[in-house]
Parts: sequence; C-alpha cells; structure tokens
Amino acid sequence: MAFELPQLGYAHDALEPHIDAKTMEIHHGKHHNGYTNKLNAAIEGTDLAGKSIEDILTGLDMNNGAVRNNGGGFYNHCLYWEVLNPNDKGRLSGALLEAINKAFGSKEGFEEKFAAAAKTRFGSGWAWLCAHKDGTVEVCSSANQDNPLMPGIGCGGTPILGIDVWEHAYYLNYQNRRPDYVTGFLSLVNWNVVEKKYEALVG
Ligand code: MN3
Repeated sequence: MAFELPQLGYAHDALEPHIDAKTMEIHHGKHHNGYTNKLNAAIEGTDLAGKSIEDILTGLDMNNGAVRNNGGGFYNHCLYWEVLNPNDKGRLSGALLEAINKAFGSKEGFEEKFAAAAKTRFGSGWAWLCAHKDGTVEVCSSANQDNPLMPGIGCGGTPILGIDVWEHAYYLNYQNRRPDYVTGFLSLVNWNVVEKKYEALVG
C-alpha cells in the first residue's frame, strides 16, 4: 500500500491573510505531492514497503538519502496541514497546557522559544514542539526534511506541532520576513489537534 497525499480538509485560501492560497496550492499540490511520490518510489520493492511512516523514520538508516529526505518530507507536511486546520481550533488547555507551563512558564514563553527556534534555523528546516512519553514537552529544530523521530535528530521526542521554515512555505507572501510568517503561523495553530496528539502519546 503506497503512501497517499492527504487531503487538506480546508480550502487553499482558508489560512489567508497569514498563508496565501497560491503558496498553499503549490506547497501541498507540488512540494508535498513530490515528496509522497518520491518516497513511494524509494521504498518500492524494499523491506520498508508496507511499514508505517513512523516505523520507517524511527528505524531509518540515515545514509539512505532518498527515504530520509522524502520520508521526512511526507511526514512533516502531513503534520503541518493538520495543525493548521482552521476548523474547530479550540484553545490550549488541559494536560498539554500544564506541560507547556511547566516547561516554558506560560503559553507566551512557549511561543517565544518556538519562534526563536524557527527564526534561527539556518537555511531550510523545521522547528518543533515535541512530547516525550513521560509527558514532558520540548522545543527543537532540525535541518532540511529531518525530524526528531529520526535517530539522533533534534530532541528525540515525537513532534506534535511543526513549522516549515523552507522558503517555499512563505516566500510569495513574506519574501525574506521569516519572523512575520512565524508570528502568522502561531496565530493559526489548531490546539485541538495538537492536544489530541499529545494525549494519544502520553495517555
Ligand atoms: Mn514544505
């Protein structure tokens, strides 16, 4: 069973003015679609075919560039569209809020740390909010399409929120103003989705 490009679940213009429709159309339809197809080509006929993307990434041979780049690209963008879903966004609460307060002092403290990780990631990459099985949360960042599920990358937790800071994610709307894109992204976060991911992991 090959991996499939997920549906967005909302219109390309649903995140405007923070993320424009043209960027969404290209990012989802071209970039994410490309990672998906190349991942499928890279695992076809190997012992990775049929495994979940999480199993592929946690057991990854980091020298396998095709699976590292395209498997990461597939997984990372799936998370990105999910956490940006504008429907039923909720607000940060419950056990996740407690974990965030414990780690960062407050929601604002978290946002500062997350934004700093996103802004200072040199070149292309991602910044993450990750959860560990013991309930603690951590912010980290990684280069290119790597993510903390991969051996030796970032904080080693499971990403529950991720921002793409490749220029293709924001350049049409923001040009070089990555910090403004990060601020816009943070205003779009669907905390219902992030909380469900946290609860599924921590139990
Ligand atoms: Mn991208």
